Formats: sequence, C-alpha cells, structure tokens
Amino acid sequence: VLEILSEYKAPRAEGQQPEALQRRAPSEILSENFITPTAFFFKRNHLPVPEVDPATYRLEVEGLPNGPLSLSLDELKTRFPKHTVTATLQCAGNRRSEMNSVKQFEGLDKDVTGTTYGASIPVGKALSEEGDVLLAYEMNGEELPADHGFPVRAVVPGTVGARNVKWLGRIVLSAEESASHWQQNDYKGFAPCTDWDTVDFKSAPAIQELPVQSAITQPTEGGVVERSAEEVTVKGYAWSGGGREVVRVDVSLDGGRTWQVARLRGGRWRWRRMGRGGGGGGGGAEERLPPPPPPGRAWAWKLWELTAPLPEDARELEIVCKAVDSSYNVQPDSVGPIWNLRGVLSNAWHRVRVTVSE
Ligand code: MTE
Ligand code: MO
Repeated sequence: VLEILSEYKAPRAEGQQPEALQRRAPSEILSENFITPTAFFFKRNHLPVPEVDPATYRLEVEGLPNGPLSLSLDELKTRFPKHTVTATLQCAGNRRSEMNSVKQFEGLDKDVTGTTYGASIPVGKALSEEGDVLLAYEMNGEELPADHGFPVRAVVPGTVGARNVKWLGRIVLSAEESASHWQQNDYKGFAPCTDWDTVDFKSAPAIQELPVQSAITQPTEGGVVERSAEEVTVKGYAWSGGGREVVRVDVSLDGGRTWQVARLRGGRWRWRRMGRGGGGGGGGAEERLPPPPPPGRAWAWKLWELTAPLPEDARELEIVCKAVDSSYNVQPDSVGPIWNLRGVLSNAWHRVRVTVSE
C-alpha cells in the first residue's frame, strides 16, 4: 500500500479543540455545472486548515528501493509530466442525513488532537497509468486553494474522498496500511446490527471504491410543482466508484411503481460557465467538455435530466431515482438495510416529495 500523509497541522492555542469543517453547496446548484465551480465545491476537513509556505514546502517520499526522496514544490512541477484528470470527489458520508432518520449516530470521533491526517491506497492503483492518480497542485485550472490542500493534494480518482489527502507532506511505500484513525477506525462499513458496543473496526476493510450513487437535485424536498405547467423536470447526478461508468438512471414519479429513463449528460455536452468568484449568476461562455473517458476510467459523475408529463390527478409526487453502473451494480431501494453506525455508504434510492399546486 501507499501511505499518504498530510503531516501539516494548523497552529493552535493550547487546549483549543480542532475545528472540523463540513460545507456543501445547495443541491440545486450542483447539477448546474458538470465542472463544479471551486466556490461551490464541498469542503471536508477533519482538522483545521494548515498554512503551508510554498517556498519551504517539501514532499518526502519513503520506502523506495533507492532510498528516500525529498522534492520541493518547484521540482514537483518541473521534473514530472503534467496531467489533467476530470474526476468527481465524493465523501463516504454523502447523504448521511438520510441515515440519521433511521437511527441517530453517537458522536464517536475520538480525540484526535495531536495527530495529522493520513490514508492508504493500494500501490497498484497509485502506480498504474490507468489509475490516473495525481499529486495535484491545481484545481479547475487555478492554484489549489488552501481549503482543498494547498500546495499539493493527492487526487485518487474513483476512490472515496477520504483517501484524497490534502496538504500532502509524506508518501510511504509500505506493507502495512496507515495507522491513521481515518484509515483504521472510520470510513468502514458494518451491518445494521453492529453498534458501538460490538463494533470491531479491524474486521472490516477500509472503504476505497464507493458503490453506485445517484441523487435528485431538482426539485427539492417539499417543493411545489405547478399543475398548469403540465410537465415536471427532474435533475440530478450519478456516479460510481472504481471508474465504473454510470450507464443508466431510472426515475419514478410515483414512489417506484413506474419508471422512465433519464437523459444522461456526461462526456460531450455543453455547460454554462458560472461567473468568477462564484456569483451564482448565469451568463458566460459555453464550453466543451473533454471527450468521454476510456472504459474503466469513468472518474467523473454524470448529470441527468428527465422532463415528463405530470401524472393526471396526482396531488403529490414521490420522485425517486436510481442509477446503474457498467458492472450492472444497482442502488438498494431503502436505507434501513444499509444503515451503519458510521453513517457511510448511504446510497439508497433517493426520494423527494413534492406537491402539485392546483
Ligand atoms: N486531507 C487532510 N489532510 N485532512 C482531512 O481532513 N479530509 C478528507 C480528504 N482529505 C481530509 C483530507 C475527506 S474525508 C474528504 S471527503 C476530502 O478530503 C474532501 O476534500 P475537499 O475538502 O477538497 O472537498
Ligand atoms: Mo469524507
């Protein structure tokens, strides 16, 4: 395995608790752009954001047969070829709130004061040209922002967000997985019957690739659809881990009794570039996306859309979506049987209830 460690810590007054950060864009905004503008990109930090001086920055690489390697930021940028990869990053805790409605989680994050962030990925993934793993110093064509790991982060396409280590300080080739809390005692899945008294974190593998996922971004829960419009447009996103391409998204307007196939907008489609500074406004030039990826390297999500006639007499719609990936993996229909104490891997059919106004 390759252990990837941040090793950077934000300065903190003694006794001060580390502040974790969790920020996401309103879901309607997500499906507006195939490339999420940086201002709307979700942020997930378990520890405070460190300030790293690019002038003195070093990336240490250990465990190599020919001895350790230490690289400055400049060396990283000039001694290696530059690649661009279009990939979707998904936190294992995406859609966790739907699991909360089944049973509440007990906060269990141990006191991780004093530790830095670390993770492991299989060495084959890291070294394979088809793995497309990056040491990234840019995001959306601009310098990597502090919140997203300045000056360098790992981008591990198709792999859970947690392994995409930010503020990267050290890489270790090792026979052992990282001892980090987030590799060992978090980001693992368990049966619904496993609770905090019985959980054995050693018994489950760390999450790497994520299961197939999709969600509705428009309309939103509790929204209103006008009867006079005679039709309804449903939008959302779909993605699967491990480079498996989403090949189909099914949408139901009646809670899953009948289904229609949504139009997928992946590969070559046009999107409207949002104004700089994340102004949310429209306008701007339309741009062409990179060509569709080779098989097994579908790292980016697909946006999807369905416009369908409003069912006659329906006063309420229960809109449901489910995606199918290239291995014909499907999403489970309900969250109960996949509930787990850590609140991860939440990928049941997404359901949104709206009323139809008369
Ligand atoms: N890297 C460091 N150093 N510290 C962290 O807390 N959080 C991880 C990962 N890399 C984390 C990290 C998790 S859980 C996720 S989901 C992604 O970063 C989020 O990346 P983003 O904030 O750029 O969206
Ligand atoms: Mo995460």
